[in-house]
Parts: sequence; C-alpha cells; structure tokens
Amino acid sequence: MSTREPSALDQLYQDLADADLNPLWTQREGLMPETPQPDAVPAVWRWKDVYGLAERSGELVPVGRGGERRAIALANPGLGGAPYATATLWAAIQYLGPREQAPAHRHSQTAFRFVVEGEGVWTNVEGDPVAMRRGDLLLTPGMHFHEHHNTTGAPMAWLDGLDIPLVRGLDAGFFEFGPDTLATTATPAVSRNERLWGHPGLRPVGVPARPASPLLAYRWEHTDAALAAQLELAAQGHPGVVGDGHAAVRYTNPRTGGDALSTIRTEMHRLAPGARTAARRVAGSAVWQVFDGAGAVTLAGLRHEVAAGDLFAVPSWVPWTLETADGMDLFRFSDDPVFEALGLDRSGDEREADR
Ligand code: GTQ
Ligand code: FE2
Repeated sequence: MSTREPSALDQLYQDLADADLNPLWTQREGLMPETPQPDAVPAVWRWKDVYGLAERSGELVPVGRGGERRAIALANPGLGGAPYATATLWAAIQYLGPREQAPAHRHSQTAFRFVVEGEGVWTNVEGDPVAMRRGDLLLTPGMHFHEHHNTTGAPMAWLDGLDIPLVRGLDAGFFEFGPDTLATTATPAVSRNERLWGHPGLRPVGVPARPASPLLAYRWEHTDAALAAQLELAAQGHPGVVGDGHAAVRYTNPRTGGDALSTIRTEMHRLAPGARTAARRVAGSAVWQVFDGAGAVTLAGLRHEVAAGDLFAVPSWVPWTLETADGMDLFRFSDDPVFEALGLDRSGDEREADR
C-alpha cells in the first residue's frame, strides 16, 4: 500500500499555512481587483415594509438601558446578515412610541437623524434639546451624549445613519452609558446650537467649538428654499445646478464649510418633473431615502420604482441614475468624506459607467 507523497509545492503551501503565512500570488485578483468589488449589492427597502415592522417592534419590544435604541438596521443582502447597509454605513429606522424615552449614551461612532415623516421627538445632544420634525437633519457627532424622548401621544419613526461598520472595521469603537434619567424634558422652540450657529453666513465670535459641527439641526424650510431657488434660477438661465432639472445641497459645518459630519456626507437632492440624471458612479458607498414624490432609480442597469420613504443602497462603483415624471426629493448620505480624506475618491461618468 502506497500513499502519494505530497509534492514539494503542496508541502510548501502546508508549511506556509502552519507558519501563519499566506502568499499573494494565489489570491491577487481578490485582494487587488481592477475596480472595487463590493460584497454589498444594490438593494431597495420599501418604507411601508420597514415601518410596519418597526411598528410591530414597538408593540413587542421595550426600549431601555442595554439595548439602548429600538432601531432596525437595513441589512444588505450581500453582507451575510450583518446589520450594515453598505461596507461602511449603518442605516436604521428608529421607532419611539407615545411618551417613550431612549436613554443617554455616547460613542465614537458618528450619527445623524433624518425625519421623513412625523414630529414630537426631541433629541437631547449634550444637554441641548433639539426638536425633530419632517425634513429636518439632526446631527449627533462622535462622543456627544444623546438621548431621545417622545413628548406626544403618537409614535414617531425616523432614519438613523451612522458609520458603525467603518468604525468596527477600524477597531475605533468606544461607548459609554450616560445617566439613567433624562437630562431634561424641556422643549424650547429653538435649540441653543441653532440660536448660536444657525444664522446664514454669521458665526459667533468667541464661542468655543469642538472640531465637529456646532450646528446640530438643519431645518427643512431652509433646505427646501435653497433647492427651490436653484431650480428657479437655472430655469432663468443662471448656472448652479448639478444637472438638468437636478438641484442638490450639502449639509455643512458652519465653522469650516466642510461636511457636517467628519465621516458621513449628507445631502438633499431635488429632481424637477421630467428630470433624469446622467449615469454616474463613485468609489465609496451611499444610502438614499426618497423624501417626497416618486420616480425610479436604476442601479447597475436594474430599474426600481421608488416613492416617499423608500430606501436604497448604492455600493462602491455601482452606476446609478435617477428619473422622475412628477418631481422627487431625495436625501443621500455617503462615506465620501472618508474617501476624500484618504485620497481614495474616484468617480466615473456616463461613458465609463458601462466599462
Ligand atoms: O440613536 O443613539 O440606529 O446609538 C444605532 C446606534 C441609533 C442612537 C442607531 C445608536 C443610535
Ligand atoms: Fe447613539
């Protein structure tokens, strides 16, 4: 009886593995692809499905210390069940029932809230109560204490965006509980940060600010007016829109003019009736939520009808096109600031989109 002697090459691979070594030449294509090859796939979530499940969670699952938040994450079908919308972005629907409170904590992960419908929840950031209303963007920069409370008799749900997967990948996560009782249930008309930093083009002299944006609330009336002005002026022949019938604004840190958050770009886009964007793709990933109106998004050649509340994930280097018959507003968030800070940003236009 003879067993085959392992060849010298087989033996080499075995010895490499035993020595915790791994050669590049067997897996160069996977490690260093010609273009990004995300595990995440283009994916769409319907608001009515997500909201319905959030509502059921509200009936069955209490919110409190430990679990911290009744937040349900979009789990990209390409990511093996992980609660990540893309490789770097967390997107969740958070739901607070009548009079419910979510306790104080802080973490190194950066967060925002975007309100697609409803009102009545106050997010308290570092002791500053901030009202959340339809169309508003509310920031929770890293290591800022925050808690949420619903002051009304009606439930409220909103979109949370965080850089949880990025921070996990970098092993940069830090988390601390805050006090068990709410810092305040005060409900002032305007938050302190808005009173100091919310005046266009004016920054307070002598108010110390941390590196993160000192403005924590971006109100829909301003966003709406800015987008309307862009489209009106473009129609009169003035420059300034992203594309034909496509206006967009980026939320910025009023102290620096840069992105409102260090790791997440936040933008609102408006398509005029009949508009269609040119196919485009970027290195880096994004999540979009339709805020108002309806239309369609084409992701890597597949067209999906979308309407208010619906969400979709655009993984790195996936070409996307938006179109609408009657007009559509969309909120977008992405990891663009990370790519730009690291010199990894790249984009392709329509001609390249099919390559
Ligand atoms: O509201 O503090 O969706 O800490 C995930 C983690 C929300 C929050 C999420 C969080 C929060
Ligand atoms: Fe949090």
